[in-house]
Amino acid sequence: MSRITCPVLTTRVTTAEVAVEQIGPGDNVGMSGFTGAGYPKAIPTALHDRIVAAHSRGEDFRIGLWTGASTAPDADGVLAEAGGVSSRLPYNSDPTMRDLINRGEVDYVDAHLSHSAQHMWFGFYGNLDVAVVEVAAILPNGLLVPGSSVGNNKTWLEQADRVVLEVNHWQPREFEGFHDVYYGAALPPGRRPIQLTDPMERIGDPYLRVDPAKVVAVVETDRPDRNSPFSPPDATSHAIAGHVLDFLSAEVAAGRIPPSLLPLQSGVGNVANAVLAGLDGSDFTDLVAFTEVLQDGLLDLLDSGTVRAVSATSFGLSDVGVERFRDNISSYKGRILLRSEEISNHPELVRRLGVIAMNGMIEADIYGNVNSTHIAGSAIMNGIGGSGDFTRNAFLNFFLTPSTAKGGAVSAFVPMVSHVDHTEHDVQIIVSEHGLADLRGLSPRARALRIITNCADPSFRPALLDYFERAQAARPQAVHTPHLLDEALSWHQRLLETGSM
Ligand code: 0RQ
Repeated sequence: MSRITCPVLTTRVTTAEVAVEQIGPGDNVGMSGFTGAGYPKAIPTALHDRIVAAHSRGEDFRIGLWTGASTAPDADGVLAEAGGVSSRLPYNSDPTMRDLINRGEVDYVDAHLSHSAQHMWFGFYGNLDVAVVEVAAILPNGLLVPGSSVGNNKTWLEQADRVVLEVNHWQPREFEGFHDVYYGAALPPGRRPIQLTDPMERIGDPYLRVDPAKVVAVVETDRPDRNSPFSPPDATSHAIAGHVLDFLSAEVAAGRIPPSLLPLQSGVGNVANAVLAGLDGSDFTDLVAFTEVLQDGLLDLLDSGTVRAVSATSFGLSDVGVERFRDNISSYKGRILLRSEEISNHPELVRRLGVIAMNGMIEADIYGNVNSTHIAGSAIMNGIGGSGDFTRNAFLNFFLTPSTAKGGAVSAFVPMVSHVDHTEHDVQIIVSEHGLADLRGLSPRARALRIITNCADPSFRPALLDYFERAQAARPQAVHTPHLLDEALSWHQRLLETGSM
């Protein structure tokens, strides 16, 4: 059955090669896509070819590339490889794009995900020339059935001068009814409270809207999302998950959170997935997630009934997870709701619902400042993503990390972080395979002892303690947050010079 049943938009169906002529040098292009789900599958490659041809004629052709979050090698990857991107926002995990950013060839704006749409509306990013958005179907009245992510699609469709739609036959047609797109947002001073008081409450429409007059092309595709494999949890992830689960049980026993916990947010990656897997063997039941990404671990919990429902903005499944979801899609309807990322990550909602946030990190310092984004101060890894949206506003926040990286050469715990994403004022609980540091209500010096003793690897503990003690002795009249300024970043300097801390 045709996926494009709107008479007006049927007339715009064309090939990617023709559609891509709508994108010109210097354009800002807002693409769909979030953690490898729902990104356009045909236009980026056609655009790559157009850019390479222009460059071979000696012409300049680069675009500003805006998305929901990370995409895939056949979106970010091909455009980076063509040298066709001048600026990028708000989150990227593609290695080719990362390399260009770190070489200074692409200007990267690492915005909080909850900010990216509203900063567009505030006029901070300039004009959006073209939106390229993947959908599952176009209805007779022109409404769009979203696919496996919503991300910033609503904003791109509304803000762009021209719209190119990709209708991907691979996206299940049964997606209709899985989405809740909020259309009540206004700009200050006219803003009103967002009336969402339960993670699964519907406050919007199941469809994306688009002005048909702006739709310059519709392209049909039939290609899968980039699905990331998950490795089975290793001993380190298991240990981290165990500490988190013990802590949550103790919080329930202390009466600070209910037995069904509070809505869960979980970052991407193997450690986060291991924590979710750990919940399956636990006594917790009737859980709910208010998160960004629905990964395999959450699908398992939905299947086992441990989690009753998930609100997110995107899928982030492995191939196996995707097949399981597609085979049983009707059983998930009403239990999975995909929202715009400005809603899935909204500080007002995260704080009202009392979310329990769990995210990865690069490093923390002994006082609890967390670096999620940079290696040795200057090289970007991925970006802050939604970690800041959730951390600052959560009821409880966790940062989860192996105690070392690079085969033990690098400590995840350092005297001073080389870049700060989450300040000591925000960070509550840090967990490594060795243990958990509950920092709530502690002064900086008390936090230092707890982080060093509970979380740092034994091979780095003596050096951290030595730093802490010498820093206290150096300026006894200034020990609120003791530091030796000439030494604080010496661990990173050593890493750069020798490959080890
Ligand atoms: O690099 O693969 O080259 O060895 O960093 O580290 O241990 O695989 O951990 O996949 O969970 O990623 C913070 C990057 C952790 C991620 C970060 C190296 C390490 C490896 C990855 P290699 P791991 P993870 C919701 C929430 C920000 C966004 C966020 C992230 C690579 O969690 O991007 O939280 N977070 N969003 O070797 C040098 C160190 C290192 C280090 C790790 N101290 N020094 N290298 N690495 N620690 C999702 C979204 O918002 C979309």
